[in-house]
Amino acid sequence: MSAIRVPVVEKIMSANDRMAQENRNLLDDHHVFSINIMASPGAGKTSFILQTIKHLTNEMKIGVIEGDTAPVTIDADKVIKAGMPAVQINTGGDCHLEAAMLSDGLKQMPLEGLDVLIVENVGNLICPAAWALGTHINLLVASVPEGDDKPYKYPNIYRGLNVLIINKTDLTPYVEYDLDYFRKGVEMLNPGLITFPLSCRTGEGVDAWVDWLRTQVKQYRQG
Ligand SMILES: Nc1nc2c(ncn2[C@@H]2O[C@H](COP(=O)(O)OP(=O)(O)O)[C@@H](O)[C@H]2O)c(=O)[nH]1
Ligand SMILES: [Mg+2]
Repeated sequence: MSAIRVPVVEKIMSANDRMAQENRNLLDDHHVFSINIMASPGAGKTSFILQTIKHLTNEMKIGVIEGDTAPVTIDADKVIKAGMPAVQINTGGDCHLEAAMLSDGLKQMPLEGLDVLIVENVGNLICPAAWALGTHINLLVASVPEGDDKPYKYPNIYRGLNVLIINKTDLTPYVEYDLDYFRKGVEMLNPGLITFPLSCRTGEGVDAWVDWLRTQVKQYRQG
C-alpha cells in the first residue's frame, strides 16, 4: 500500500508547490511583500494583525486574506473595520490553506497599491507547515498560555519559520512558562530564529516587530 501512496502524495505536493510559485510571481509582479501567519487557535493571530495594521496604518496599505474552516467573516470584518481590504477563504473544513486556495483569494484582493499582504492561516500547528503558499515569509504566533513545551511537541512548524512571535507576555505572571526552556527548544530546531516577545493586549513589544517588518519591506523593494 505504502508504495502506491507515497508517489501520490508527492504528486499532490508538487502541484501545490507549482501553484505556490505562481502566487509568488503574482505578488512579486505587484511588489507586495507577503507573510503567512500560522498559530494554534486563539494564540492571537487576528489581534497581532490588527496591532500591525494599527502601527502602520499611515505608512502602508496592508491586505489580509483570512483562512477559516467555516464560512464566518468574524476576522475579515475586524480587518475591514480597521480600514484595510480583507478577503475570506473558507477551506470547507480543511485544517490548512493550500496554494490553490490562496490563488483564489488573490484574485479577489486588490493587489495594486498594496504594500504588504498578510495571510491568516487556519489555526493549527501541524497541517499548515506542510503546505507552501508562495508567501515571502512564514511567521508563527506562539503564545504564553499555550505552554513552553510546544517547540518540542510540534517541531515541524518551527523548522520552517522565518520569524517567531511570542504573544500574550502580559499573562506570564499568571501561568507557568519558562521562556529559556521554550527558546532552547526553538534554537535546536531553527538556530538564530528572529523572535519578538510582545503583548497584543498592552502593545508592549509591538514596536520592535513593526520596525523589523518596515526593514523587511524596504529591503524587499530594493530587490
Ligand atoms: N491577555 C492577552 N490576551 C490576548 C492577547 N492577544 C490576543 N488575546 C486574546 O486571545 C483571544 C484570541 O485572540 P485572536 O486574535 O482571535 O486569536 P486567533 O484565533 O489566533 O486569531 C482573544 O480573546 C484576544 O483578545 C494578548 O497579548 N494578551
Ligand atoms: Mg483569527
